[in-house]
Amino acid sequence: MIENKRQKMDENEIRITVEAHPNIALIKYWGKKSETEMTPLNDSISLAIDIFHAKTTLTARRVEEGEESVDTVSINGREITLNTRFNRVFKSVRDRLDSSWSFSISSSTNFPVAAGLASSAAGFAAIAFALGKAFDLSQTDIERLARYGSGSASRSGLPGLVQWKKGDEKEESSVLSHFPSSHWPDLRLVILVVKDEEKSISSKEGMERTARTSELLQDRIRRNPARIQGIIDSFASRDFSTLAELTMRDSNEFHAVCLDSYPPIQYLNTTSWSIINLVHSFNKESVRAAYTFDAGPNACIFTLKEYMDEFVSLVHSSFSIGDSIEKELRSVHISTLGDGPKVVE
Ligand code: 2P0
Repeated sequence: MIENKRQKMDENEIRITVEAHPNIALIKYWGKKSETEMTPLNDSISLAIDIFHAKTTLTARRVEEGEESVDTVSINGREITLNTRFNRVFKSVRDRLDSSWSFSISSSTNFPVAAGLASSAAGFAAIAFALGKAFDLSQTDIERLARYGSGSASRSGLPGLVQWKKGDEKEESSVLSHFPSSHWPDLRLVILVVKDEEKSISSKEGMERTARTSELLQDRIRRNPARIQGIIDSFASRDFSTLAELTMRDSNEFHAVCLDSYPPIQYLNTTSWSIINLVHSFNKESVRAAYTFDAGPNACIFTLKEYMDEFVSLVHSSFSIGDSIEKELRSVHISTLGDGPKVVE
């Protein structure tokens, strides 16, 4: 439930435009403790991708008494049918305001939504942040709204290295930024969008199945606190090889629990596996790059500024890249680390 904090507003219409970045988890969220509260079974930790963002305009209109509020959402110019997640976010805000409001969202992304690059994280983080700014909500409320939209969206609400804590009976699930993006200016992200013809199982369904059927998941949950601490410590001291190994191991373990689910879930394809092998051969002498894969075949590679050109050249010489059907990679994107959402208009 959203905390009950009364608002005083004179305007009948509020308009605000914000931007939020998608994030990529180094230690991944997979499995919910509570579907209602959208709380996870384990902590996760991520970095925001600076070059990509969702730009979102919220228009809130006061609704006359007796009139029904009608909310609309358009993404990249197409109006979408509101699912329970959107309705819940809007209802949660409405429940805590003095008078009734309707919400209209217009969102555009500067990255392909269909490429599976955590667009829901950027999108819901932007919506939650815009509602928070428009109605003067607390940081806790903004986090909760983002989480109600999509679990990983709560991590896009803060800058730099962000931990999403699962919470417990005493403490609500929350997010925390350990370092701003400026802490490690030489860290680079290379996003490899892999050609994918298969429609894979959604994260929501996938994590439900894993939580229900995988025994290996319990091992993963047990290892999680040490892994999270390892990422925080290695990021603090800019120890790339430790950060890289933990990140790759967590990605591999996440895909292992997907395979341990019953029936098994497969997100990686043959190109994903070629990328894994390429990174390990690039790391033969010393660890200079790390891969991580979410619920799809695309890779996010972490590397350092000094190794980036060599790595990207290797990608170009190892894969065919382009839009046509026979290519292995759709596109390659290079980014630095991003910060939290901001108001742009
Ligand atoms: C993550 N993923 O930590 C993990 C790694 C995908 C693999 O968070 O049901 O869209 O909306 O909470 O956040 C994707 O799942 O799922 C995700 P919901 P979400 O980034």
